[in-house]
Amino acid sequence: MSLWFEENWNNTVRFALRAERTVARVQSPFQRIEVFDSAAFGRVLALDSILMTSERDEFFYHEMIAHPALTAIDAPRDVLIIGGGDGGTAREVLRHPVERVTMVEIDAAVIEVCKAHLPAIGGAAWQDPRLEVNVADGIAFAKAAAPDSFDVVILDGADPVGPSAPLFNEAFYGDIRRILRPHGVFSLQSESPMLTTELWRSTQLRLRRVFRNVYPCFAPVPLYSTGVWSWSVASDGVDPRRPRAHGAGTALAPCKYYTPDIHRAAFLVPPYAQRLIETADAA
Ligand code: SPD
Repeated sequence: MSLWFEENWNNTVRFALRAERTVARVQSPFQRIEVFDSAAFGRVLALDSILMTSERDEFFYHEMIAHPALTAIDAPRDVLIIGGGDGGTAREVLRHPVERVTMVEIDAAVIEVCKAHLPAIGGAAWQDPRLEVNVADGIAFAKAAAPDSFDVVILDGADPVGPSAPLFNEAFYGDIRRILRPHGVFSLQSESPMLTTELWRSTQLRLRRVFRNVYPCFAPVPLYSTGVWSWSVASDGVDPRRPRAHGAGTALAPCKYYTPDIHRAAFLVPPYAQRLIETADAA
């Protein structure tokens, strides 16, 4: 590994981290998995040269993909996580008194590498008897799953390149809607309205063709170097912008970013992003 790990966002933007030491480099059947130590972010995971998460800032992403959705409905029981092989999303979901969390991760090597070299991200989730881990294709899993199976579906994927590309597809969102219970919610990482503007806009548009309610929310993820990152919560009935009472409970007290106040603030859509959606409506 060179001294600097460089992530290319596009032909005009690069983000570089000083890499102190390569910890693991594995070529799986799906992607190149790299773990390295950085002075700025601690231990870092990258897939196909795209930064995924780091010990130092992972809490922003994993808390925001989980808690706005989990606190949007009363008593979520069955949760499906598609992707999420580093375990961080499962860790946050399992803070809630859910009965069953099904993780469907396509790449067994991501799970193995993260358990070995980034164990704190999944933490106790890996031993929690409520977590069932399936190494399988999330798209095929969603297609085959019975209707009305889950209260919450979380899509914790990468950017839409390589194995993650079909996860931004409208047909796939349709399958998610079918396997959700009528009160259910779908939470996904939905990229940056600033640096991946067209992708952010088209993702909102696709979600809105499938779900009645789609609400983006925003927070920083310093590792993604775009100023702001987004997640979206989609449903056919629920308005997730106000957390239910259990969201203020002690189970979420150890969170480092999420609070009920942050939840409410995160769903405020800044005018520049709102205009992107309105333009999409007019198109
Ligand atoms: N630009 C990178 C987006 C990656 C989103 N997924 C991160 C996975 C963390 N569990």
